[in-house]
Amino acid sequence: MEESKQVHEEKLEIDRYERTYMILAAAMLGVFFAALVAGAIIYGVHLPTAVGFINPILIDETEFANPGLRDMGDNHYELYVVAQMWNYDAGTTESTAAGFPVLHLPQGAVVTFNVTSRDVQHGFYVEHHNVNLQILPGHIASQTITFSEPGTYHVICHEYCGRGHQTMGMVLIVDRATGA
Ligand SMILES: [Cu+2]
Repeated sequence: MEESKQVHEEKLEIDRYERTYMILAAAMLGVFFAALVAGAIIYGVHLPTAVGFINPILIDETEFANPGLRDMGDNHYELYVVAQMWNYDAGTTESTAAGFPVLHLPQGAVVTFNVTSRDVQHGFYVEHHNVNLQILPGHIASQTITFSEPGTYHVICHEYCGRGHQTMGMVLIVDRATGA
């Protein structure tokens, strides 16, 4: 008995719903990718990356030797902060009852934060503003924002940095513009 050779032809059958969800999932990936590209190119959204490198041992020989607020004129300020276990050195002697350093800024101040770490990884998060920096020893993190609303804004370390982490903070007080 001889059997004819059969050509095995099989068509891949995909369930209607499965096909729909595959197409939807692929389309969503496309949308997300397009949103990323549009955000970066049209809106200029970039993740804050290190703007410079620094030897953490030699911090006191750099612009971070005298941390604090520098008035650059025209309501622009440069703020140099050294993060260390477990406080921010922002060159201010004023502090809250809880011991957090206090810095005053005028309403409308355009502030460039320059932050580095003396020891381990820290965070630098400014309440109600788009500042969320990872502070690594050897790196200088930077971000510029405008304080348009008067108020009291807390800065907290939001990267666990050791047993005193929860005590690491700072307070920015934006004073209402006078004569307004
Ligand atoms: Cu911390």
